[in-house]
Amino acid sequence: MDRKNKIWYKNAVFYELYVRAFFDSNNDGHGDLRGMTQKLDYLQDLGIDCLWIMPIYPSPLKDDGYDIADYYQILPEYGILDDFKALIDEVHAREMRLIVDLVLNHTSDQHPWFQAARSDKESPYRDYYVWSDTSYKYGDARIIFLDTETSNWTWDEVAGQYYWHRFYSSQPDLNYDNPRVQEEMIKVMQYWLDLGVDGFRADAVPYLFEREGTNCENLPETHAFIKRVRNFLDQNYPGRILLAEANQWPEDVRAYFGDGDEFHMGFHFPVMPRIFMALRKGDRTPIKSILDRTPEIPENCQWCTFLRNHDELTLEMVTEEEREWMWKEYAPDVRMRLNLGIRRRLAPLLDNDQRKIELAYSLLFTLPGSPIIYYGDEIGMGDDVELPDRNGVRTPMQWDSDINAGFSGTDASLLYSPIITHEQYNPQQVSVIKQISLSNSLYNRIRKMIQIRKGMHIFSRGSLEWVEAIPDALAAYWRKNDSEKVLVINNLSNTKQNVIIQVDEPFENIWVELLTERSYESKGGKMRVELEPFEYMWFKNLI
Ligand code: TEU
Ligand code: CA
Repeated sequence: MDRKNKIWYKNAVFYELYVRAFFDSNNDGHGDLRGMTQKLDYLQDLGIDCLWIMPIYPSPLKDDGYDIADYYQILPEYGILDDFKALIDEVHAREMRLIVDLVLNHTSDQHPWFQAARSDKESPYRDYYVWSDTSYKYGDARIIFLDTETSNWTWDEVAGQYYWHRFYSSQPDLNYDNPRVQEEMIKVMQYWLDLGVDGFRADAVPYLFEREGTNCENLPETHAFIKRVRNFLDQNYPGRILLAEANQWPEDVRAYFGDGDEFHMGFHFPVMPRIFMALRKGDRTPIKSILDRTPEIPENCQWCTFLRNHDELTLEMVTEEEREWMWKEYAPDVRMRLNLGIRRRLAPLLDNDQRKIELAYSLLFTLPGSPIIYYGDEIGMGDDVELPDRNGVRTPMQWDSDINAGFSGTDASLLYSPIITHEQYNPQQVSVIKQISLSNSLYNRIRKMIQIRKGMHIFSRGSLEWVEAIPDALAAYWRKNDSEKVLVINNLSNTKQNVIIQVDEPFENIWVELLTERSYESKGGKMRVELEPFEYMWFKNLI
């Protein structure tokens, strides 16, 4: 693999997968590392450059592995360390990369550190965590898991004190004011980097430090620590990346790029709900306004853009009224709501209308940033709101219509989660094998978009210039760099749109629409285009 390419992430297409949900190689009902390894050809064929896998470490699984009980092992159901090494080798043999989830902010309460800390005030591990005799400190910090937690403090009978936790009470926060905690985390990173990972997705990074009188998010101390981590990476592992899960407003995420000396990448959380707003309103304004508000980032940095992920579709970075509107439009059944979000997958959110789903991907793949696909969304998988928490968007990958959707050969009662049975989304309707076989399937359209992207770096790093003097229903923009330019037009509405676009080429010009390979003429600098409802077109100038 081209280890010399230090900025590979600027144009990569990412894919988020949940090992437990992907493929069960030993028929115990849980997906595992060997199973994932057996499916790498599928991911390579889709055109994926880099995989992000959710936590694979020992855990009581009260938060699907985001509650880590040992940073140096593999959860037994997923396999052993040799399986991980084999996975890494197979990923790299395919010129692909893999980053792992690094849950810095907290551990599981089952972690030996916490067990030692709570049982002895004198333990060297006591101040690995944040303790208090009262539950009033840091009162300005919001509760994130609103549906389940009533406080960020929980009394621990054994310890005789309260401990701080920004998420479930079974996830005590680590105390980053303790230099030993910082050392421990850098040691953990070194361990996995030496095993060959290409970087980390840093979980819940805004919450690492706490300070009285602040909201305990995005504190300067956190940025100082990230700079330390980035320096460590640059000195010892050039080419490996840090991807920030900082669910914040654009200007606050901008700070996580520092001067190009903090995170290489950061998820662009705020644009995500606005893609859904724009689609529902048939109006580009929500997308354009948040991108207009998004600051420039250092040359060696990149946004990671997404439609959905393993969590709820978060509505934390919208106004109260936007949230109410989104819930009314996209989560009419209150069971679809979780915390400040919506726990549904992409296809059900978009009425299982392939035109709309493709259009969402056209926006994802042509707006600035490196896009990430959530496993199963590429084949239009459904969800199950009957399942608790976010489990309904984490069901087994549907490979075919054989038993257990080809995910596992075990008895269905032993599966970690039921397979989707919904009449529109069950494996007879939705499966990898079916999607691959149908030439106009969602999968094949996404695969085509990825192929086009890979050949043209303009989509990830070119400039973004909106076409304005056209109906709001059209999200049309130029992507330009010094060698090429592309005109993207997305019809966000369910009505046909006729538009004349100023292409500012003085002479007659031939344009090719990249997805259909149809050619179009512009005359006197103007091109007439007609778009069906939810149709999208990507034009490249042929002259
Ligand atoms: O989520 C961190 C976080 O801030 C969440 O509230 C997120 O903003 C929200 O769920 C919408 O995306 C991370 C993981 O993604 C999540 O799965 C874990 O439960 C959480 O951290 C605790 O580790
Ligand atoms: Ca913290």
